[in-house]
Amino acid sequence: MYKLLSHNDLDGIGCGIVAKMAFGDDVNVRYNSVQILDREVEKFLDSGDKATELIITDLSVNEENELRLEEFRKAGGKVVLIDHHKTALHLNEYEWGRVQVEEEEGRLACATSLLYRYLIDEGFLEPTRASEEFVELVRQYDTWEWERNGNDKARQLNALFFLVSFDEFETMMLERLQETGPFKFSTFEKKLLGMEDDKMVRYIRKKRREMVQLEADGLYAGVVHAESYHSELGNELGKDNPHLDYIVILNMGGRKVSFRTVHDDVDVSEVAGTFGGGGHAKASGASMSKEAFDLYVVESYHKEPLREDARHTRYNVKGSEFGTIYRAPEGDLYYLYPAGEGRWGVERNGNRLEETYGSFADAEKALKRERGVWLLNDDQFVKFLMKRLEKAEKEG
Ligand SMILES: [Mn+2]
Repeated sequence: MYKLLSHNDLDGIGCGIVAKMAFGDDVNVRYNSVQILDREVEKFLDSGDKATELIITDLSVNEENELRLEEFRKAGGKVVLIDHHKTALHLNEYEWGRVQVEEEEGRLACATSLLYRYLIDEGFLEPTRASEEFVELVRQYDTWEWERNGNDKARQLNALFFLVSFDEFETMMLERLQETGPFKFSTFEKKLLGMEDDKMVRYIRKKRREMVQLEADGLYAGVVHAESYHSELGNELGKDNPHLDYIVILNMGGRKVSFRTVHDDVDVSEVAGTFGGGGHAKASGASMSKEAFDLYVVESYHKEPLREDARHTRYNVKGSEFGTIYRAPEGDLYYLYPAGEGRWGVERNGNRLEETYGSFADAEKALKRERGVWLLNDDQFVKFLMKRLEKAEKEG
């Protein structure tokens, strides 16, 4: 017998699916959150079951379980841990640790792709076209490669996973993977996914208007409460607000904090680490400790949400040679203009500020971080220019 303890996301359930392809009814699968895994591992170890091989995927164990697993193995127990999170790399010092952030060809791994290769190498599984494609979709989704490659099918696979129960998803996928031919969605699934996309777009639009900004440890974060679509939400909000270092998504019911960044020079696994969590450089999470609660919930609660930049402007355009105007929450008007020699200057309510910046983006970033400004619309820009003109004429 085999017991598989895996994560409760798409990559985690992908592991369950390929394990069931390989072992059929001989594997008992349980999906866990990061927080619950250690308890499940303890339960298994307490049972002292040496006839069952324990497989842990897409998650790692705490220090205590790490030592207990090693003892268990030394005493004749069977265990293997397959993961791709760099925070678990230290487990490779054990014979049972198989942690790989990248697959051999220099491309990112996911737990499903690692387990799939492992099962094939060990002779438990015969690859099929559909299973190869399924594993690749999971990998692209879990590593965000789908976004760079514009692989919408990977995103849709995850959306489908959220639309049905774990059992249903497992059953659906297992059937599909046994079939010959490519991996595809049914007409009905495509229709459902289209409706789901519309719903998500509306949800993200609403959340965009609820996000507040705060500074912590020298980094700027956008904080939002949300229970659904964390990856997509974190990504959209991050791209919309490049001045923020990362996005924090608070799930009060689940007592969890998720961190996402779109920047290569920010590592949110470090941010999560300060709250006892972990994950990847671009996506990580932690349970809601008192420290996380005080910082992200209490401190942000009375703040006004960030205002969105005016969209589709034709005159008040970012980086324009005529300058660009912004409003701050307390009412101040900021005018960002080319100050000559490639520098950008700032006026506040018509008064020139001393500091200049090397690029428009740097100037805007500073204003958005320090003043919480938003881009005004074309009407306000035209009025602003008229006033300046009048003033200039009066002054002769
Ligand atoms: Mn994963």
